[in-house]
Amino acid sequence: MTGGSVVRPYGDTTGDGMVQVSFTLPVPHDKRAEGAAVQLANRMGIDPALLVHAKPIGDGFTFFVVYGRVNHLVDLSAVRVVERDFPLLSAKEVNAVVKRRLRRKLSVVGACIGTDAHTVGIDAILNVKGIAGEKGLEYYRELSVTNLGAQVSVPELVEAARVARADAVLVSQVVTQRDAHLHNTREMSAAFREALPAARRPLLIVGGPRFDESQAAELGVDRIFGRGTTPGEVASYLVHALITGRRARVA
Ligand code: B12
Repeated sequence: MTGGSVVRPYGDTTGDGMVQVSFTLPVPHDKRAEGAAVQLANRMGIDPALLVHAKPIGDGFTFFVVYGRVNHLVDLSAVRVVERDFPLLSAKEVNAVVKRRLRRKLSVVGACIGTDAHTVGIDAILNVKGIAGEKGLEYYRELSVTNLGAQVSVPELVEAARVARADAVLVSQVVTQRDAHLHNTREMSAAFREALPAARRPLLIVGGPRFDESQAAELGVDRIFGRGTTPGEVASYLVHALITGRRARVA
């Protein structure tokens, strides 16, 4: 059962350890396929494992949902996450700081790079319409935003950042097949390091729903934003990282 900061999953009764998982196996739907799904679940530590849903999806593939008990516990005190380490500012506050301290518009260049065409996320951050009741960065009077859209190559991005004298480059990566988001991010950060001296390099920010926010240093970027990010968080981070923070780059 739960005690202090240790928790376990909950399904029917508190602390019963019940979880639900879904996966696809490359086999046609039959009794053997269902047995294989249960065996896989057992090997994942789910025991007993109840097969609650099995559906053929195309030729030779079956989708499964399994419900069952795990004995694993999670110690919340041992969980490490990237906490927000900058204050959340209103649009008015962001504009005021940029105007007073930078005395010019803060230039932001954004894009989806590689073959990724999922622009909804970067548009939510950049376009006036925004997301979750917040307006995007284009709405901020003191920010100058260039949104390059989808499938931008790394050389194109570097050139656009140079032309716009970007203070920050915002890249979105949604497709994670074959770790494309990691490869593309590494390629992008390496290209900026090669093209520009440290003092002129823009702040590099990537975002997308499946990034691990703790991987920033490893990927060569300054910050990673994940699921549910709002424009206000990004604008506040820009002000912190570029202007007001202890290691601010500008001014
Ligand atoms: C809409 C959509 C599409 C649309 C995209 C339209 C468009 N203009 O964007 C279309 C139909 C074109 C499409 C195509 C494909 N898609 Co699609 N798509 C989706 C879908 C349903 C929603 C994505 C979305 O818009 N989310 C809403 C936005 C607001 O959320 P978000 O992207 O996470 O953004 C937020 C944060 O992550 C963060 N953020 C994101 N980027 C950035 C960047 C910065 C700088 C910052 C600060 C923050 C930030 O802030 C945002 C706001 O909170 C997802 C499934 C899903 N439910 O997520 C699949 C999904 C992403 N697609 C998928 C796939 C496979 C494809 C295709 C390959 C399918 C195919 N075989 O053709 C193609 C690929 C096309 C391409 N070349 O990229 C897979 C990806 C799987 C994977 N592991 O990579 C998904 C997960 C579906 C699935 N379950 O299989 N897709």
